[in-house]
Parts: sequence; structure tokens; C-alpha cells
Amino acid sequence: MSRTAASLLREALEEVGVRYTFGIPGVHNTEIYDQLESSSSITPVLVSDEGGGAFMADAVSRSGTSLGTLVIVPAAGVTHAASGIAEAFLDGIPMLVIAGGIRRDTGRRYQLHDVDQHAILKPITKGTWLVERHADVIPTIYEAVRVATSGEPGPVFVEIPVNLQLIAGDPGPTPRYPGPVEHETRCTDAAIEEAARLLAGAKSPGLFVGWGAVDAAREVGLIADRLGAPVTTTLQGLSAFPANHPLHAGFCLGRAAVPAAENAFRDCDCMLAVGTRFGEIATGSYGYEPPANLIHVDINPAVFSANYPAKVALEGDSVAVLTRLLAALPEVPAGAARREAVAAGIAKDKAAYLDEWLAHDSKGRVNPARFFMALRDRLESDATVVVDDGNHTFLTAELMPIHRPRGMISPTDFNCMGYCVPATIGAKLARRKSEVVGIVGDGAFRMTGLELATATALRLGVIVFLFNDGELAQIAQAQQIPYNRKTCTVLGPLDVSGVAQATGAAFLRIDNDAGIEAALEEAFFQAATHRPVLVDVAIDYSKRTRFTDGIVKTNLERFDLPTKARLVGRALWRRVTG
Ligand SMILES: Cc1ncc(C[n+]2csc(CCOP(=O)(O)OP(=O)(O)O)c2C)c(N)n1
Ligand SMILES: [Mg+2]
Repeated sequence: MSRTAASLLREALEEVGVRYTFGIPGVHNTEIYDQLESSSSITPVLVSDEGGGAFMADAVSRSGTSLGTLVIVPAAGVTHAASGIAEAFLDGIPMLVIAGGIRRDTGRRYQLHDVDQHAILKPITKGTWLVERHADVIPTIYEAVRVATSGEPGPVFVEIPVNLQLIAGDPGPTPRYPGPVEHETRCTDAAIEEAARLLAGAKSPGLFVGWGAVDAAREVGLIADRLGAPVTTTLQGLSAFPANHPLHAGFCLGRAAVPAAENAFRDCDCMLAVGTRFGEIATGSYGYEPPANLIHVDINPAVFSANYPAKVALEGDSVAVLTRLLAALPEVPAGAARREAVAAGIAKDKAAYLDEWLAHDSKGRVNPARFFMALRDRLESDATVVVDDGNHTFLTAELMPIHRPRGMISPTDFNCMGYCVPATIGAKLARRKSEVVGIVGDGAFRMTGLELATATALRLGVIVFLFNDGELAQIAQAQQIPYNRKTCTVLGPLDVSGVAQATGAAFLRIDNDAGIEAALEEAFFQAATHRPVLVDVAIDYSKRTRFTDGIVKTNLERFDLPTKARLVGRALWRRVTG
């Protein structure tokens, strides 16, 4: 029986288990949208902007419940979505991007939306496909999904020309969906044993975990416990290990890390790194040198020794590799005593760091530590916290304990502002019964804040806390030392309550510490009525994060003497001349 590509696509998406698609209809995909409307398992979601749609799809994938999927128009939809696709690409997040395509059967030139979409997307996807026959629709989707979800995951792109959607054709025999990819380990027993021997023999072992370990918290915990070793995380991997575990040291490494992590890893002589690429943010601008005995576990072999030489490289899915490592790891006699000492040091350092923040005079504005303490108290353990990119990101990383794997998501290596508001929507759709809160900077909010209207339309009770400091603070702070002036980082006025009103969100304001509790109470109450809530927080940014201080120092130190002299000279001159 003849079928259209749109109906074949719907069948493939249903088989794969897609639950939501995000995008905007146009003349090249209305057949697909019409099919999706009839699906009992897929809901097509209309977004305000495809860029927001891509962040929503990303958040769905990060939630781990289904594959985030876009259905967009060619060219203009693709370029709008590109920021979210690229974020997924650099962060290793699977995503299926489907766009309609121009008619390939008319021979006409200069059609609407006619650009080479594959060339645009090639550097930011794991693969792109142009479907040329009806019989290829279903196999292409299965293959694209396999590529998106195997190895280090990432986005994939499939173009389905509109003529195949409109005109029915022979679909051929329907292939069966092979099911989710089975991950294998590609490391020898000898390598596993060598890793176990190094760890067991170390005086001060430590574990460093990224997003690649996000489903391996149990195995990481068992290894850490046996060794009596601290665990620190990358930014993206912040939720890969529960913050309430006594061996959880916190975020980052070296001088960009919270004190508990910096101290716990000061003498580290053997590191087990899992699911991290030792990228710029993960290492605080490469401000930390891992020990020579570096055991690196990753599903993507390209990351081994890319930045720091691995003594032992173990390729494979983190759960599978760590399970084998655990089996090979002997009882470690020194482990128990070390565990006590390490845990005590971490607890002391964490308490002292929190006290340091609480003691900071926020001069009548909201103290970040007080805000996060209250939020943590109020938030359920299985909640999802979504951040954007900015100073608020690192405040969250340093001051907000995350208890659940995948319980915090962040735009990390592509580092794209505008992620938070749409991603809270994606996260909430993926986990409707749990709480989802966003922390967004006032700059990033301007980019995609109108997606709050999408949350209203979907009746999603997400809470977005807008850290309102009037600046693009992460950059303004970095400008302070070398330039001593803030060029293009001071924001003009924005009536935030007006945005809430216009989008249908409930609006609340927190002006100072005294207002935190009541506003949180009201926000969660409003959110429970399936209405988004926008909370304008008069946050105090006068104390810098360890991360910002750490990376600024690391980067300044790295300059050669003449450059340093030039930068310091300019800063001093401006300080004198004003
Ligand atoms: C799309 C994009 N544009 C610019 C930047 C550079 N950038 C990184 S953080 C930042 C400041 C963000 O300001 P805001 O959203 O107010 O957050 P804050 O730092 O004040 O918490 C900027 C401009 C970026 N990462 N992404
Ligand atoms: Mg700001």
C-alpha cells in the first residue's frame, strides 16, 4: 500500500519511543504535523522560537526519559535551532532533528528555504541524512537514532523533502526497530587490573566525574567508599554524584574548585576520571594538573590523553567499566581510616565555605547562600534544577547541593546563554510529577524568556528564578581586573513583571533575605496550580565565586611577562585616571 513519508515518519518516531517533538510548522512540514496530531503517544509542542525548541529537546534527552526531537522547517528553522543543536553536540546529548526539505521533484530553483542544510549542520551533528525515497524513511530514522545514542551521544539530522510527504509512494517492507543500543566495553582485563592496582596502592586516590558518569553514581559511590577517596564533579556532571554523600567534595578541581574539593585533591596521587573530557570549564581553564597516575574511563576514545596523558585508558560505558573495575578492586586496608579522615575534612571545609558566604554582607540584597539554602530545604530530592550560563551558574554549582542523578542540567561546553527557560519546559514535560526550577541570569532571560508563554500554554508549573543584577555579570566581573570598566555588559532596564504578565506567568519578587521563605512558599503553591512562576530575585553578586576567581588568576598567570605588564599597566592607569 502506498504511504506518505509523513505517515512513515510518524510510525518510526512512535517505534523509537519519541514522546514530544518541538518546533514550528511551515509549508515544508505541515503533513508531518498533521500526522503527529493523530499520534496517541507523541505530542507535538509548538514553541515560540526553534532555538528554544532545541533547548527543550535537549532537556528532554538529559532527563533520560525519551529522545528529544525537533520537527522544524528547513533553513530558517534550522539556523534558529542551531544553537541548541550545537549545545547538544558539545555536551554529548542525543537529539533527533527532523526538517522538511524543498521539493526535489520539480526541478525548480530558488525555492523558499533553499539552502544546503547539511552543510550548515555538518560540524554540529554526528550525522545528516537526506531521505530520497519512501522506502528509506523508516530505516533512515532508525539509523539516525542509533548514531545519536551510540558511543558519545549527540544530535543527528534528517531532511525529508516535502514532495515525499505530500505524494504517497511505495514504502517497501517495514523494517523492525532494533531497539536501544547495547553499550559494550572495549578494555582488556589487564588494563582493568592495572587500574585497580594503581588505585589500591595510592596514598591519596580521588575520583573526578562528568556527565558521562551520570548513570553510574552507584558504582562511583562503591569505588569511592572502598578506597576512602573523595569525589569531585565537572559542571555538567554536577549531578553525577549525590552532594549528600560524605565523600562528595563538590565542584571542580584546583583553585577554581570549592575549598572542599581543592583540599581533598591537593595531594591526589592517583585519579580515576569518569565520563569527562578534561575540557576548559571542567578543569577551571586547565588550572589543575592531574597526577601521572591518571585512569581515564570514557565511551569516546578520542578524549584519552587529549589534554592530560592517561596512564590507563578504559574505553566503554561508565557503568559497565566501573562494574568490572569494582570486581577487580581488592579490599583496601587503608580505605576505612582514609574514608573517615577524608569525609571529616570535606564536612569541615563545606561548613566553613557556607559560613563564609553567609557572613558576607549582601547590603540589603539577597545573599546567594541564603537563597540556595532555603531553596534546597524547600525542594524535593528528586527535583530538577536547570541553569543558564553566567555567574548564577557557578553560584548554583558551588552553593546548591544536588541529590539526584540528572537532577541538574546546564549548557556547558557550547556554553549557550538562553538555555534555562526553554530547558525547564523540556525537563518538566519529561518529568511532569517532579519539581523543576530554573535559575537564569537577567541577560540570558532576555534571549528566550518569552518561552514562558509556551509553559503557560502547556500548563506547566515550572518556577524560574531570575537573578537580577542588571549586568552580564560573568563577563562584567572578568572585565573588572584587566579593563577596569564594563563595556557592553550593563543591561538597560526591563520590566520583568511585565514579561510575566504578558506571558501568563505568576510573578513574585524577592528583594532581600527576609523575603526568601515567603516567596518560595508562594512560588511552589502557584506552580502546583500548573502555572509557570517567574521570581525576580534582587541577588547580590558582590562576592565572587571560587570558579571566577580561580579562572581569572589562572588565565592572568599564563600570560608572558610583556602581556602581563601591559594588562596590569592599563588596569593601574585606568584606576588612577578613573
Ligand atoms: C549566546 C551567548 N552569548 C554570549 C555569551 C557570553 N557570556 C557568558 S556568561 C555571560 C553573562 C550572562 O549574563 P546574565 O545572563 O545576566 O547572567 P549573570 O552572569 O549576570 O548571572 C555572557 C554574556 C554566551 N555564553 N552565550
Ligand atoms: Mg546578570
